[in-house]
Amino acid sequence: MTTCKTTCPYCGVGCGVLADPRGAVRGDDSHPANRGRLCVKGSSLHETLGDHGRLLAPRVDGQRVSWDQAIQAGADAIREAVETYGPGSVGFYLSGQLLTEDYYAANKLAKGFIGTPHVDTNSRLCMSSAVAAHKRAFGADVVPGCYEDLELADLLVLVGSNAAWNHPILFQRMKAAAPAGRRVVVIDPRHTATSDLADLHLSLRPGSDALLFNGLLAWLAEQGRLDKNYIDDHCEGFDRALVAARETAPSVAAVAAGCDLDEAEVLRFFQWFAEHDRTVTMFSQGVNQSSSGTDKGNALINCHLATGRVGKPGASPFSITGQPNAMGGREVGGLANTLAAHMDYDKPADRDRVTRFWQSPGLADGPGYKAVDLFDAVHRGDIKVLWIMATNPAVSLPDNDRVREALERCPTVIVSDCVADTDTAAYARIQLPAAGWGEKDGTVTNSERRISRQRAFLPLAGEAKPDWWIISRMGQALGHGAAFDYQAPVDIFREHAALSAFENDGQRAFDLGGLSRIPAADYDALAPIQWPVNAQHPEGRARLFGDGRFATADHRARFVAISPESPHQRPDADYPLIVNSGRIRDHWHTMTRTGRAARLWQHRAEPFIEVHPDDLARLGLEAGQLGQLDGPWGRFAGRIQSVPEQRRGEVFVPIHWNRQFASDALASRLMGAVVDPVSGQPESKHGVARLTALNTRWEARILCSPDFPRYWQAEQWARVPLDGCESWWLAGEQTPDWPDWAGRWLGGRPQIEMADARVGRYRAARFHQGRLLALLMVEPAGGAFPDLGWLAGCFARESLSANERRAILAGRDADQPDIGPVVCSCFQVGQKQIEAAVEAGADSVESLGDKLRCGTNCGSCIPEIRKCLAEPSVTQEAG
Ligand SMILES: Nc1nc2c(c(=O)[nH]1)N[C@H]1C(S)=C(S)[C@@H](COP(=O)(O)OP(=O)(O)OC[C@H]3O[C@@H](n4cnc5c(=O)[nH]c(N)nc54)[C@H](O)[C@@H]3O)O[C@H]1N2
Ligand SMILES: Nc1nc2c(c(=O)[nH]1)N[C@H]1C(S)=C(S)[C@@H](COP(=O)(O)OP(=O)(O)OC[C@H]3O[C@@H](n4cnc5c(=O)[nH]c(N)nc54)[C@H](O)[C@@H]3O)O[C@H]1N2
Ligand code: SF4
Ligand SMILES: [Mo]
Repeated sequence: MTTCKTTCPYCGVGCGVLADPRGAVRGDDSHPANRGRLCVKGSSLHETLGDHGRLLAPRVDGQRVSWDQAIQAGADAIREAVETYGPGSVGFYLSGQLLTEDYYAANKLAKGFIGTPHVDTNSRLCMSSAVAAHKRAFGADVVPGCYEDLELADLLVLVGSNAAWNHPILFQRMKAAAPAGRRVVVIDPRHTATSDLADLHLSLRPGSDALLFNGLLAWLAEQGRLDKNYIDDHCEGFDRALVAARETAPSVAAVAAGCDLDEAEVLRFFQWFAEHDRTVTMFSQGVNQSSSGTDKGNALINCHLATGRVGKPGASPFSITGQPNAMGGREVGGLANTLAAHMDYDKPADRDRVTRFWQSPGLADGPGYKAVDLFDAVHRGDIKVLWIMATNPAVSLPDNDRVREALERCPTVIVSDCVADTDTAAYARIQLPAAGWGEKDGTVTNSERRISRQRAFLPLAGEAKPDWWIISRMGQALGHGAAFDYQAPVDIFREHAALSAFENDGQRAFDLGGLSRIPAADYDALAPIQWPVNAQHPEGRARLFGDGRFATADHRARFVAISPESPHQRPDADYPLIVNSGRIRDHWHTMTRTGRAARLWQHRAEPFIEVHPDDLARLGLEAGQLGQLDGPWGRFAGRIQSVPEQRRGEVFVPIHWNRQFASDALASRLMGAVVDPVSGQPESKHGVARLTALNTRWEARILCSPDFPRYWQAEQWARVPLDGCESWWLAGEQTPDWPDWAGRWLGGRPQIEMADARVGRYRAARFHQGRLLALLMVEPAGGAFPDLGWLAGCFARESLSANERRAILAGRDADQPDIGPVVCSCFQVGQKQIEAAVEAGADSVESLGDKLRCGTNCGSCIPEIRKCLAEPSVTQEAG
């Protein structure tokens, strides 16, 4: 068995992974993105593999069927819809987690052969504002810089990005490579693990970024710090942009007031920006997920154009992509308003070229519906067949109840996924089992335009098939055999590369001409390479536009005049709080994969709501209590956490929990379906709600082996997969008769139990031949539970001693020290161990690393280790 070189399927950093078919993974030293390192998600990949929970066979109307039957059912539904209602009655909703080859084939089938323009992707929720801003400024959707620029920059500006958690390996690179005197500015309303690195953290009013950058442009002009020659030689539209900036941001004081920042801080940022030619502004969802995200992107790009800092070493705007193949999706034209290979509907020559290249019988008359509009069309009944691949819209789309209603109404929902039970799969008439990571072959493109191979090193699970195969079969069943006669991913890759080069003549920046005839063996061995790859740049290219020649017809970049807009959803008397939403370190989106790795639950185990302590005091609430956010479109329940660095009047919730893992913790129910008018990207960072205590009298923890019957019902619950067992927390208002409840659940009286009715405490456990099967612990609402680490470990033990069995009800092994909540997931180091080491004299992250190994692998826990150093006794985590 040989080790396989592949790529991580999570974030857009695109790290190289060495995978051993026996199930171990490590970082690939030879991959330029990560040079051997992996974050905790990447290094837990092997724990997410295996057949458990996978969709292993096709299903139609809940029945297991053969592939032929499933494809036939899909093709019949599509054909019938097209014949009766026209091609526009078929919709596709794709994903930045498809491989480029899958994505290309899906886009070709939909736009080129079924002829529907209604093909959009979850990148709409993610990158579409950045795409639109790039197109407006540069004439093409191109990220001009590369990762090395983040290392070379003397000033790093991170806007709306929590890279420490969401792009950890890139963040490590930024940290490690700081040039002498390098400065970091983090612009985020929230204090984050990323802002820990900042020399200046601008905790601005949510949504006020465009004002800040307009202010910067006006100030640079006033101070004579612009690159006039660059503006004259390479750009258009500067005067109008400056007029708009001056009108809307007339002074530093006005900017500070509008952004709710200190004038001195704003001025310091402006001065640093003026002083450092080597400036990179990296931006992410705090910019994109906004009702004016495109303008925000252009407001910051304007400042880079005005100082001539685009595509030069250490100097560029840098939009960081989220998903592993967000960039590949843009290349194949997965968005509803693009065509393929960076061509567009609004250019007749492009349409003609794509039609001829594909020999398409009737290319879609686009652009089609963008994600939010697509689901509106489904809701109206205009879309009769919706094929969803590699995304979970029943969780991730805003105004979520309405999205679910739309799915419910749609006559035929087809879902291609590797996982059987997702929130979206619940609405599928046809379920198609897709090959997962490790089973499939193809390419992905990371944030710096670098194409890497994902390679298969495992057999297909059950009857699962790669997405490109499923799509091709559907194409063939619809009568397009010649166009979908692919035998292997390389056939598709060559076609995709050839289309990018077809009649290109240097007009389109995206050009893979150099790879259009790649032999299969070379494709198999393909080393990571950055596009463009053509005759001029056979080895690829790290940077674009450094010479000031852009992808517009006249090769000049465009300034965009920006009028800053406030977020659309504003707090009022009914909904006084602003709701921000985002990611946590160890989970990936809707948890369909990271949810399988017990290790990844240790960092945050239950849904939470982060609130400023003053807001809590004002509302009469306390940290540790269960709280409920009610917004105009729905509610979210979670554990209240008191976070002093949170801005007052604003709360933060994680996006990951869904109905597979909690009763009521969908962040997307708190977000309205409000979109940016240019990009169509929803404002997912800005909901409104009111916060109250969740009405509960009791809370319970259940630990049981995964197949133990789940008879219980509870108004509130959340599930946490642990190693060898599952943990649930339940909460409710009506207090059951616990001994009776336990007896029914455990199938007879528990072998051991403990009750203290006075305080509302009850504990009971069931064993089978000395082995722990199930455990129930009940406390009054707000009561504390023991750390579950030792208890969970007991489920894996063949037999427990009498002593240990008695200790079960106390919740911890009297002989073993309690390590507290795990801080370092890689080496399983707990907060109490760190605190003890600090007390014993360890005074730095390094010395703690030497002593306990914590923070010495992926490093993403370092901000939390630092917190333990600063304030050893604070603990927010509920056990
Ligand atoms: N661990 C983990 N990593 C991931 C993912 C994951 O699910 N888990 N998902 C991947 C994907 S697809 C994506 S898109 C990326 C996203 O990566 P990020 O963009 O870094 O992720 P978020 O946590 O959604 O949001 C970033 C920050 O925007 C801030 N923000 C909110 N409103 C504003 C505002 O008005 N202005 C500014 N300046 N900031 C604001 C939030 O407080 C938050 O800290 O992460 C990728 N990496
Ligand atoms: N409130 C709020 N909402 C948000 C965001 C936010 O910050 N706040 N962020 C938005 C962003 S940036 C994003 S990217 C989205 C992400 O949201 P989604 O795309 O809905 O989330 P995922 O969990 O990544 O869904 C991927 C699905 O594809 C499946 N899958 C994995 N690999 C494959 C494969 O190879 N083939 C197939 N067919 N299926 C596969 C997985 O099992 C899973 O069900 O959420 C968006 N929604
Ligand atoms: S940084 Fe991103 S690509 Fe790299 S290992 Fe972590 S999740 Fe995977
Ligand atoms: Mo994303």
